[in-house]
Amino acid sequence: MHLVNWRRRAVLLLTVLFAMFSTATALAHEGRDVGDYNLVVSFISEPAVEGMLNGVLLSVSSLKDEGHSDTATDHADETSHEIDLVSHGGVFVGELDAGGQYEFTFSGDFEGMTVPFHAHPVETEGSIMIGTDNPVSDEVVVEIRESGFGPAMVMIQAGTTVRFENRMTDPTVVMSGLLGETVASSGGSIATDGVSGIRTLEVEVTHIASEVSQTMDFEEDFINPGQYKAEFIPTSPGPYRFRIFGEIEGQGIDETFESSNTTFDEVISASNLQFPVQLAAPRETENAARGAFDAASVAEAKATDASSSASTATLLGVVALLLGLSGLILGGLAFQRSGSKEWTKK
Ligand SMILES: [Cu+2]
Repeated sequence: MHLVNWRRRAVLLLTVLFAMFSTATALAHEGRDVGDYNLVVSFISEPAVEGMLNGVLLSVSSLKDEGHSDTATDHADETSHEIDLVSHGGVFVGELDAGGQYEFTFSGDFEGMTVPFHAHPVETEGSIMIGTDNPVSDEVVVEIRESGFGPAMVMIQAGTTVRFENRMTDPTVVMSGLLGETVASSGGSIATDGVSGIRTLEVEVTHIASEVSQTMDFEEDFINPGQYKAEFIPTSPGPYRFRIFGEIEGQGIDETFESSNTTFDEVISASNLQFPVQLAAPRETENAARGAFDAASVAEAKATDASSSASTATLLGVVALLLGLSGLILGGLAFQRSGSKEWTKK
């Protein structure tokens, strides 16, 4: 079969690109305990692409005790609340060059816990169980290979150091937490009860590079109680900052989350995903048009000031103004075109 039609090739290329893309950008969600609540903040859809409808997704869950009254259990629960086993990098994050190593020692606080861990971009998972019945040793080695962790399940006593060794020719990041994007609680130590009906929280969204911010309201997603959305279209790529403030059931909240390797992704330029033609971003055309218009205004102002060669200057000013206007119209048309492209894509 020599005939490979272009559509199949295009689809294949896109599939490969998407596969590469989803491995490179981990769906990382930052979880943080604030008083009696756990807040997980991310973009609504990741990867977040410039110019596409997205927004802030906030999941609020309660960490309040349910029914346990004896003190021993209370104490155990208290410590486990402080340790975030589920989020990416909640306990540890190690960056390893090719052949590099990273060590983490599990203190007595981890007694009786199972700590899930995973590595990027190999996307492999393992778990470390800490218990008094496990074999005694000072140090346990976990090798990271393309095929996975060796061993993927580690059983240690508190006080043991786990040494991760990168046996690959590429750098890797190993961290605690579950690989998947959804938080699946294992064991009773982590509460995942969504807190519904909060109307007293707002989010201040900041595009970090330009320091432009805006405060937005949250709306609860009634299909998933405890999940709140503040929709917006990110129009500039790069890292963002979400400051969640207000109160939950009377408790004051003021927490800031930023794009990073261990939290949520940055907004990526739409041209990364455009196919087959990469369009100029609307912001570029708009800025170009604005520049031309400003230049025209300056020329006109100069012309008004000049008294000697007033007529020529005014003429120049008018010409510049006309050029600026045509730039603005062209920019507008380009903006409309890229806009309608996006709509037809939907
Ligand atoms: Cu991760």
